[in-house]
Amino acid sequence: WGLKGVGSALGPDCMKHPLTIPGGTRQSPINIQWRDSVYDPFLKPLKISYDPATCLHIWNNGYSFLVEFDDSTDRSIIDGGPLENQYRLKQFHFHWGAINDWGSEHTVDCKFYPAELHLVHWNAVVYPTFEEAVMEGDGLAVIGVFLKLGARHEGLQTLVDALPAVKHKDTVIEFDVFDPSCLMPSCPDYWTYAGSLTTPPLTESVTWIIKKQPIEVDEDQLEAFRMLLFTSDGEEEKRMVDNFRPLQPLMNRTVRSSFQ
Ligand code: BO1
Ligand code: ZN
Repeated sequence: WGLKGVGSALGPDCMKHPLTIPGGTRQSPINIQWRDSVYDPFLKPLKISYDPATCLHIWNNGYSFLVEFDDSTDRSIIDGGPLENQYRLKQFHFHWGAINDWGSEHTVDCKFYPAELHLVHWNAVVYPTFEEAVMEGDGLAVIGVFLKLGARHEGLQTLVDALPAVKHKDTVIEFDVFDPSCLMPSCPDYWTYAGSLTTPPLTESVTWIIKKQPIEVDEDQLEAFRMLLFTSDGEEEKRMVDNFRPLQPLMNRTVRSSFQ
């Protein structure tokens, strides 16, 4: 992969060892090469409608912290964008690095952001449960939002304040009102492509919608993420950092953009 003259055929240099990574034909995350994305004038604006009262709790699952929602009815949903159906919000979580030079799962032109937010939704029109949707090509829709270093994010701070209570793996606290739309960038532009979950079971069930504009968070907020632990109470403490999957090969896929 380091050989001169073959770089363009094999993709950008940020794709270190794609052949060593197992998986199918539509794995995630990927590098989004801006100039290779294709503007699709038929892509609709993404419509987000979340009910803050569907928020249930925050838990440390030993890989990230998840904010989970009541998905028994259509109260927190997205539709439009590349989606043929409406999808219900199940949970959101983040991926981040030990330092600010990396941490996001997706990259744009090989640039990593310090963190990435994933809002996970499932197709409750077609599938009876989340677990069934996970197994199907059109089962899930995940919105990805990059976090960049800048001003403190007041909406995120509500979550950050709760993190010390879920420091250890398998701890849960009630968190019964939160509107995740406060974490959405104002710019409507996005990229979309067909991909997979980025942790096991890695199923190829995700329509990815990656927002072009990052949100700003400050150093203290990222540091609060890095104070969480991969480990349970009583175990030798391991900081929860670098909880992202390596980039996967694009294979035979096109990344579409909603903007020109
Ligand atoms: S991600 O958004 O691609 N990083 C992603 C990766 C894995 C899951 C969700 C999103 N996993 C699923 C599990 C289910 C669980 C569900 C909801 O998350 O497969 O068992 O119920 O939290
Ligand atoms: Zn994720």
